[in-house]
Amino acid sequence: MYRHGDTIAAIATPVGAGGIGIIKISGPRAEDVVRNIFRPRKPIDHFQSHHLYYGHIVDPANGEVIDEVLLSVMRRPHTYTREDVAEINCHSGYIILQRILSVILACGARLAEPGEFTKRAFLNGRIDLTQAEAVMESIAARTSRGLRLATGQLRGGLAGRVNTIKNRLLDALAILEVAIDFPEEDVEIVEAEKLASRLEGEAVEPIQTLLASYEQGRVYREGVRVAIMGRPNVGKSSLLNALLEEERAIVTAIPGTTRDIIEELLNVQGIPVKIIDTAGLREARDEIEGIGIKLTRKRIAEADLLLFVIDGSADLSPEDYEIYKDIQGRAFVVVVNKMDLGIKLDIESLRESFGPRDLVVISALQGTNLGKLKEAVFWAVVGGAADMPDTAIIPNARQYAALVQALPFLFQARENLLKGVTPDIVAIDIQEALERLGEITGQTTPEDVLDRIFSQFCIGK
Ligand SMILES: Nc1nc2c(ncn2[C@@H]2O[C@H](COP(=O)(O)OP(=O)(O)OP(=O)(O)O)[C@@H](O)[C@H]2O)c(=O)[nH]1
Ligand SMILES: [Mg+2]
Repeated sequence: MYRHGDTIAAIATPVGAGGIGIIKISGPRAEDVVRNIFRPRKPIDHFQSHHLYYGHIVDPANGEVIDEVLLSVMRRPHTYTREDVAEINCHSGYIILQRILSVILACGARLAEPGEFTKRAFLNGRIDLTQAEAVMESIAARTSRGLRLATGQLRGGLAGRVNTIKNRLLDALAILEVAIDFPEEDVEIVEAEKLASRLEGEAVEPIQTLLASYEQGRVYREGVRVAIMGRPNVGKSSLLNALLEEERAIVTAIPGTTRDIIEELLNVQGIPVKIIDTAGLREARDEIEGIGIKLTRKRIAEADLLLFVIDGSADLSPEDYEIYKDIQGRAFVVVVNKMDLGIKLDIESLRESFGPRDLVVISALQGTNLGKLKEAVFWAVVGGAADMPDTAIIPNARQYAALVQALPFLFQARENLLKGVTPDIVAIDIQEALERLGEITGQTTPEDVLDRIFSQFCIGK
């Protein structure tokens, strides 16, 4: 994808009417391109780097003015890509942005591919791969906690941790090199044991710590899917509306109201929660309800957590027992609704029969105890990670996979050291582990993996 030396351009702001739109150009011809299309108020001999200039963009083909703009030229290396960069701040209309972009392309720039600006920043050594990924994650963050975790990465948290492990492994390699070069002196058995325990403490354990934080932090990055489910008419849609604080789903006293599944995003103490209202589970009365129930079963299967809603003002029905049987082995919170009508169920014995699971008594109609319910959801999805600090270093899925792959080589190296296997064999395993760790920061990442990472970016970033 990267053709060294060419100049790329893209619209950097979202499409649509807005106050300001920005077009970015990066590469050796950035300044040439804008000189061709920018008509300043006063003639300019030399653009000062990182200064704003007022003027108009004109179509060089016919001299027609396209828009009134502010232009900046930023010379390398103090730019996002470490190349020469020009940015045009224009009015944000779809046609304006497209026309300016097309005159830029006519002047010899090429349309940037998704993530290409950030990819250049990476290839030119301004950021490592974990920071490039953090750029994308901070753009995609859906809660401020998710954003804080991403910006921690942007400052190089994970890269620093991984580089420390790599340096320790390089130290170990250096010791092994000596043994390989001077075989007659042999690595003493004590030396080998010491090295093995250093591998354990300086590489295996820190990697395992990172792996554990991935499991904990995953919910903040990726969010969770929480399905509201139960028999008809217990108040599932009312609960969705109460949580969203808007009349999103249709609520009626007629059982079987919900047929279409509704999904909305909710922020539960920093966790992006996709909350899903489903159709009441029972023997379907007609074809439409049957389709709704089929979809519902699929959503329930995909959900990370279930809110099993029951009507606390009535006796449990055979349908409730049926559903309860079905969700055994799943993560769920029992939601006893309609407490405003008076609770008829024996909550204490319910707590016993449902086991130690969370059970929350609410009124969706009056909005009672929704905070308690959110708390229960939070604890059910984060478990032990609730007190995880914002500064925690959490690998993403790709980084996690590389860490997992590095471990067996380290186990093997440690075992071989203890068995007295020759140092050259041990060194091979350590090099393999180093290779996997290098993929995290981008030193040894295969080209196709890089392409996959950057292609997930939007164009213009
Ligand atoms: N008193 C009282 N009524 C409620 C409460 N929650 C829901 N209801 C009523 O119960 C009826 C059914 O509510 P819905 O939210 O449509 O129930 P549902 O579980 O989505 O029903 P289906 O979509 O048919 O499966 C409506 O008349 C609601 O007003 C509550 O907390 N208290
Ligand atoms: Mg409903």
